[in-house]
Amino acid sequence: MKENNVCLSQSEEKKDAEQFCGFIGLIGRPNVGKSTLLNKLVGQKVSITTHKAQTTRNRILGIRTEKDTQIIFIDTPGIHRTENLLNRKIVAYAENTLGDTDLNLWIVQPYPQTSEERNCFSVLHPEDQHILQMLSDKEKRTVVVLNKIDTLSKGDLLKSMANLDKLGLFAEIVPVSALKSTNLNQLIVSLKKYLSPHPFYFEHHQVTDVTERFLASEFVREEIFLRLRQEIPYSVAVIVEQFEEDSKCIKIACVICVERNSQKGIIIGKKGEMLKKIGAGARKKIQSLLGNKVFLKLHVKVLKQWTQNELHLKSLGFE
Ligand SMILES: Nc1nc2c(ncn2[C@@H]2O[C@H](COP(=O)(O)OP(=O)(O)OP(=O)(O)O)[C@@H](O)[C@H]2O)c(=O)[nH]1
Ligand SMILES: [Mg+2]
Repeated sequence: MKENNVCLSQSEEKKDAEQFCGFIGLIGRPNVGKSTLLNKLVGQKVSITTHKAQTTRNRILGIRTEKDTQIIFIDTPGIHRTENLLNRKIVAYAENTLGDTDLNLWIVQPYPQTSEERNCFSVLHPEDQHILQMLSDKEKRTVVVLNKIDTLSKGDLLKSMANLDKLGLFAEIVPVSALKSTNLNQLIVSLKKYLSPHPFYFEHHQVTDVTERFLASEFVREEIFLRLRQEIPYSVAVIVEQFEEDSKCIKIACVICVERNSQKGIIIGKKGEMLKKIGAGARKKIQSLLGNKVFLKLHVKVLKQWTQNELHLKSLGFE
């Protein structure tokens, strides 16, 4: 009996040794391209992306499985200093991820970018200084990913790489353009070095841990981010109330929560035009995700000051 057991675990060990896995955090300040990179690395849109900062509000896994390797990327909200209760919670999701990973990718974009920033003498954005401090406190291996290199001349790229190199703390510095898919294969080759022997954590075909229901709500939120300005996107949460499939289509009903009555009017728009546009855009994306006809119903509700209210935040899933 005992011998049998040993035999069994030996054969399991052999099987384990053939597979390599790792959890890799995508960390960085808002808007540097973490979610764009995640989607490209897993080959599917699992995290929403917009031109506005603070788009991502959750930890989202993107799983890339190839032959004997499984890399589990963790997309995180952009780290920034904030007083707002919602933002403090989402930044904590990102900061807590740093310690849970096998390796962190610190995503940075070329700096300075704006004419105001060009007057400063630092190679790092002030928020990046803070992230750098946290990364070094964790004493974990960090690979720096310099993203958006499509916006740089060759000379500026070399200068940026040299400036990052001078910081001297990183396992590697890999320049990429997530948007143009430049150098992503090179990044994957580099990352494979940091995986450890372990049986796969997820099935071969699984690309994310989030549900279709969650992604549907995110696609509605993405449309709001893309179509509405100023504070509106930051005052919005989307809840899926119905998600049912019948023989003809998938019926989805969502509530868009806002903080004030005036915001409700803006989201609905004149004669409901804005809400219709948000619905049409989101429906298209959800249909392409689910590969099925979707009937999407949206309505708007005021949840007073929800971004500053502990109970509301809890009810919306922000623990
Ligand atoms: N030019 C250029 N733009 C990029 C690149 N990668 C991402 N972007 C753009 O940068 C903006 C922000 O991208 P996101 O992926 O949403 O950024 P993020 O870091 O996830 O942002 P948060 O979720 O707010 O923290 C979008 O407009 C992207 O299209 C790139 O390689 N080149
Ligand atoms: Mg993001």
